[in-house]
Amino acid sequence: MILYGRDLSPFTRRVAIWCALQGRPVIRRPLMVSGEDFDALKRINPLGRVPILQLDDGATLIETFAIIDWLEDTAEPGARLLPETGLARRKAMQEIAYANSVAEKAVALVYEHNRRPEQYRWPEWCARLEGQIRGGLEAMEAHAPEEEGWLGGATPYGGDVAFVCAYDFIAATNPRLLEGPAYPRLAWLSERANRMPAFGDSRPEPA
Ligand SMILES: N[C@@H](CCC(=O)N[C@@H](CS)C(=O)NCC(=O)O)C(=O)O
Repeated sequence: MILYGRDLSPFTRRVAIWCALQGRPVIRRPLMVSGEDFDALKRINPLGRVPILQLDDGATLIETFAIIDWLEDTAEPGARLLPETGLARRKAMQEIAYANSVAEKAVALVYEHNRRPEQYRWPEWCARLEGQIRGGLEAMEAHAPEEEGWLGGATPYGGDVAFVCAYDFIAATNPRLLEGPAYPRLAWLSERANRMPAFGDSRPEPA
């Protein structure tokens, strides 16, 4: 399988860690979503977005939730990172939903500063994004384990992967939002997760 996108993308990284925890070998193609890479990406995903997972049968999967759905659907029973059904699955999906929303807003905030020409910037919009990110991080902090352990129990599961990817993306791109540390449980969760190669090998450097 080939995974397109860089580790700085919290969505691409979620897929990369998911594959690593499931023991799936993946070839990485760390293309950016701008410049010449953007044209190359559009030849694979007409929207020019990442992540893209190209399967061994040639199929091309886009959108993180849909990619994860396939990874779960085709995993060996012992390798699944989500409960199959019931309240436990609902809980996991909501954890991922919070982390996913925070990641979306955090990516939008980066684009406001890196992509939008200065004269078109709208400070109130950036403040709104920051408020949404902080709100989401607070909700995640309330769900995170107080000390040891993982959201899913004894080993990291899908919720942990999504939490760590969202948190680490903000740490790399807008660390001032985490100062304090404002979210000590999330900071500790990230720290512990990144000691595992499945997480740590893709931890993004400060952008
Ligand atoms: N909903 C998408 C979001 C993916 C996304 O926003 N990826 C960013 C990179 S982190 C991207 O492709 N940005 C370029 C664009 O959206 O035009 C998913 O979950 O896969």
